[in-house]
Amino acid sequence: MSTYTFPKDFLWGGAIAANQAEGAYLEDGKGLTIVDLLPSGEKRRSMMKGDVPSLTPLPDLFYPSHEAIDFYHRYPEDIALFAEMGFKALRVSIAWSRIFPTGEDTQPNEAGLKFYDNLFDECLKHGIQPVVTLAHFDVPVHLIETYGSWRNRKLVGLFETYAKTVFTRYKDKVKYWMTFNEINMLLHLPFLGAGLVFENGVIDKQIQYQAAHHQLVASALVVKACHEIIPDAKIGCMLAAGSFYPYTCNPEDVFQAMQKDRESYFFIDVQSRGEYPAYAKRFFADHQLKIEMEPEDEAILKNHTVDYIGFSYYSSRTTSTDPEVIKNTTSGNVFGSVANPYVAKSEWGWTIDPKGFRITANQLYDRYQKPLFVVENGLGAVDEVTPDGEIIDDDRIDYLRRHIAEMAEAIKDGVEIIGYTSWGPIDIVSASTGEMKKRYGYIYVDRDNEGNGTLKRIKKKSFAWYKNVIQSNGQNLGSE
Ligand code: BGP
Repeated sequence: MSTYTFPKDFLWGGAIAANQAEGAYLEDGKGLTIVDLLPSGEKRRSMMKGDVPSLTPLPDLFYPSHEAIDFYHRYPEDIALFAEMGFKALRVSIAWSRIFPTGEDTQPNEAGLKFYDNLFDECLKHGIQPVVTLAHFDVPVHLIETYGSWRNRKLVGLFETYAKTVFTRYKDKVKYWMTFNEINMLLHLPFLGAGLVFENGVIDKQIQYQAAHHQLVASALVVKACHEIIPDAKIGCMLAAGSFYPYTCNPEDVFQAMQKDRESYFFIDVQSRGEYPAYAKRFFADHQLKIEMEPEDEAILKNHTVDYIGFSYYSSRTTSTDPEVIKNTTSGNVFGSVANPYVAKSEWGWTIDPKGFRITANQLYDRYQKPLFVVENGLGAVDEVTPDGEIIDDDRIDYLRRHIAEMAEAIKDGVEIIGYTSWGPIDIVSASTGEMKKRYGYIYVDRDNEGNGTLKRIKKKSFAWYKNVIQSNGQNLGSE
């Protein structure tokens, strides 16, 4: 038993996203969304960045989101398993294109609304709080085609309409909301993060930051709407977090690490403090960026800041100004990081750094002084099913145990953390690679990278482990 103390009503649970779990990609009137256009295989990476040759799925490619793990039909069974582990919270996203298939329909799609009614009811029946992200890598494709997605201010009003529709519909069922998943992903994978397509795949910073401004205004407007429609709800932002370390104490490295962190903090500074930070103004000037803003934007951003800071943490990041050092990068890390010799790596090259979790949580809390919600954390790894049908995922347990222990240390440091929803409590499609092989779950799903398999659910060893963690409110993390 540990000496860790978690708050009494700490929100233990798991997190998934509509586009990686639901499947049923055209069922009950749903429109196409970003991820429905992302095939598995080598084209995926350049498409996620904005090199998108076709806005319709092509016949000879495999699109893993189209069926995903069929959560759309199997959610009662899956939620019962989450309940068996004792989940207090389940983070899901609403697929915008289930509610407004084109994004600008005059009426919402009742079948889509009904699906989430049923899903939330199922959670509540088991005493599980739904935590809902409004946009998890999600823009209806019609809006990408017609307006160029978030580069166009038109999206602000359409997103507000969507958000108001779901706030009104689910106001008695959902008390925790988030605006944009990993909003800073827009800078790294602009098509995945914000539906931005670039001519010849050449990323244009002007368009990126204009789109960011539109998302930030939209985020503030939906915070306002949420507070008006559901006064007892909390609504947060969501950052792909993981602090940058300088590779050495050379001031050049230290300064660069600070700048890299600011690329991400930029978004949260606006969402949480309500204004563009001073350094952003210099950045815009240095890059000759001219962001169009409406006169009312300043007040909108200022008056409607988020209630909490949601974030994902998988890895820390390391940066260097030394041309020799930067030759040695870690693969698979969307954020680009040089290899850190002090920490291990996952099979996909993602840095494994539990202490970095404590550091990141402390830095976020120091900066924003608002409650934090850890809404993603976990280890993507290959799982083998033994001949007796067991999955012994000790590496995953080890990763999670060490991270939860550091989270507990952060709480002891005085950081206010309201919950922890680990990523992919049931195996789902990987966002970055489209693979099923990259698994995060406590529950195995029988499906492979090519879409073969029965979709049967099997409990892994970590299932019982996490159940114990929750039951003991973090006291029992198991032995090393
Ligand atoms: C985050 C996303 C998730 C997700 C997770 C793990 O970036 O918010 O959607 O999938 O990372 O990444 P991956 O699936 O690429 O392993």
